[in-house]
Amino acid sequence: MNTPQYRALNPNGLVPTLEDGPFVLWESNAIVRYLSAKHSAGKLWPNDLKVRAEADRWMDWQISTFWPTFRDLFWNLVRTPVEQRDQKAIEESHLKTAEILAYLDAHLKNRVYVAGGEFSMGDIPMGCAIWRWMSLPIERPVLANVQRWFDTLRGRAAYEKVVMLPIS
Ligand SMILES: N[C@@H](CCC(=O)N[C@@H](CS)C(=O)NCC(=O)O)C(=O)O
Repeated sequence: MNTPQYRALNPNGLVPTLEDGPFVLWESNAIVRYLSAKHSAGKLWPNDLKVRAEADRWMDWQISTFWPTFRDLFWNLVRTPVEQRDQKAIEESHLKTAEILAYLDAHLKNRVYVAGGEFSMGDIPMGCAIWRWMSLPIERPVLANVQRWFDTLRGRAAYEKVVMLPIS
C-alpha cells in the first residue's frame, strides 16, 4: 500500500481502492454507493429519494460519528498488545459508543432495516461495524432493536460469508 504504484491510485495509501476499468475510486462508503448504483439500482441503491437519503444518512453516521467514537475501544482491544492498552480511552470509547448506539436503536424501532423495510446500501457500513461491536469481549447495554436488526443481518447468507469473520 506504500508503493508509488498504489499511491498513484490512492494517495492516502489506505484500503480500499476500487478499479473499475480505468475508473479509480477510494473512500469505502463512496465505493459502496458506486457499486450499489451500478449493480443494484432500485434495491441496494433505493430509487426513492427519501429512502435513499435515509440509507445515506446512516452511511455517513457510521463514518463520521460511529467509527471515530468506537475506534479507541476497537483499536485497543483488537490491535494493541495488552501492556500497551490505554485503559482510559477504552472506557470512554466503550461508554460513548453504547450511548450513541441508542440513536440507532430508536431509529430501528419501526424499521426492519436502516432505510425501512428493505435491505439497502445503508445497512452495509453499520452492518460491518456492528459485527465488530458485537464480537468484542465487553459488556453491552440491551438495545432490543439493534439486536433484532443484527439478528436479521446474521440470517443473510452474504453477511455470514463476508462479514461474520473473526475480528482479530
Ligand atoms: N475513510 C477511509 C479510511 C480508510 C482506512 O482507514 N483504511 C484502513 C483499513 S480499514 C487502512 O488502510 N489501514 C492501514 C492498514 O490496514 O494497513 C475509507 O473509509 O475508505
